[in-house]
Amino acid sequence: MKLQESQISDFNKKGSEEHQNQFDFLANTLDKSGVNTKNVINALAKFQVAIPSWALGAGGTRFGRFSFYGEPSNLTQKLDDVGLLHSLTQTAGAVSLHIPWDIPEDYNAIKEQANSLNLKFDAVNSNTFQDQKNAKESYKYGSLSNTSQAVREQAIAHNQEVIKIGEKLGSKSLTVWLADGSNFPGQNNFQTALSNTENSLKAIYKTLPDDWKLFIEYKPYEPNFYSTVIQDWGTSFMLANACGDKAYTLVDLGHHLPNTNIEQIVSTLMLKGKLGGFHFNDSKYGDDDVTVGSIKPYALFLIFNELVYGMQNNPQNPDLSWMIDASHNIKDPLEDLIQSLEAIQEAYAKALLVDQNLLKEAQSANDVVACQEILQKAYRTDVRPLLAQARLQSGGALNPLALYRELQIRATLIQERGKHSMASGL
Ligand code: LRH
Ligand code: MN
Ligand code: MN
Repeated sequence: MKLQESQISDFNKKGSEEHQNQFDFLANTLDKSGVNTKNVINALAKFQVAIPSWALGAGGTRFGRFSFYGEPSNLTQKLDDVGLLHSLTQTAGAVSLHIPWDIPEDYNAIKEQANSLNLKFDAVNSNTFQDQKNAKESYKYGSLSNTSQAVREQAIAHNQEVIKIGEKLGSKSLTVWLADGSNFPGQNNFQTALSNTENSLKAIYKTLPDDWKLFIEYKPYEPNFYSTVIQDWGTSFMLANACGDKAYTLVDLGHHLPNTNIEQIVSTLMLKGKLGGFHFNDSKYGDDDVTVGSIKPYALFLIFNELVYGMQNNPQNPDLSWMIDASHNIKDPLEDLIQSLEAIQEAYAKALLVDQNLLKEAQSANDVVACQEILQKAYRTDVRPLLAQARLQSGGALNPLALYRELQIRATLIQERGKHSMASGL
């Protein structure tokens, strides 16, 4: 299914007067307080977030999986879904593939399709957390960290293969997330596991093309419940430094223990020029799959405040690779992604409203109350008319979710693909 431009513009016409009133009011207020509204809107329009191929189907829990029906069952259909999201929101201009779930059969056809949908290929993700069909070695006891050299070599070779696949598509980065760790005290020798991982990552890094980046993701626990080899940002940072200049830490919001100060982690990594990528989601306990901004929107804003500061003040840090990494059980995955994209843009817009100069002055004067007021003034602003304006300018829908429902997109997908199609993924 593909949207016609007229479907979007007809929809926008209906809401245009109300939007214009709301936008004019907000833009006037902001301009008076010294915000350059045009710049904010342009920044929002430019901000593109990759959609991972595994978020397009209803994800599972350890206990069950409930399909939302009409899920994409091959790469072409997955790209179609991201294309739909991008047409509606104009902020999902990239897709992140997972190998081996998404190996293209016909590279030219896939590239052409992506091009016609205005989509780029973001980081490619390797998978050494599941055993693959006909694989000689098993990852039951780890991959890059495994005590067996043969297993490590198989996992290294897989990552090198993923780079080759990514090169054919025009990707420029590889994301490595390892499930490696242990379930019981004494099961692993921590030092051996870490040294093996470092050496394996170095072997992968060796074959990384010059214009590529390696993103090293961390996670405190799950699937292992006692120890994880790359458990925190410090370990990832250390490994990235050991690999070299093209290796970076990747922060996934859900990969922290509750109440971790993620904004401070982001800030430290950007100061050191080592923040490479970012996975958005939200979490209440220790989960990593809940809709962005659905639980802790203020924390997300504080994180964006540091990201914006870093983007403006840390030329030593490269442009970041943004991706949503959430996939769960009970929502239409496309509606869920529309909500996440909106929450990301909202937090970004609010962070762009922070008066950085005033904040610096208040910080220098140790005016704690003023510091808090400056942040909260930005956070309390309802920026949704700015988001809608950015979408309008780029040809997206004033209200993507409302249009998605009005056009009954899910019903059409079910008609096209059948009720029991199933996306590969987590
Ligand atoms: C597991 C995970 C991780 C990766 C993805 C492939 O926690 O969600 O965040 O990025 O799987
Ligand atoms: Mn992730
Ligand atoms: Mn995760």
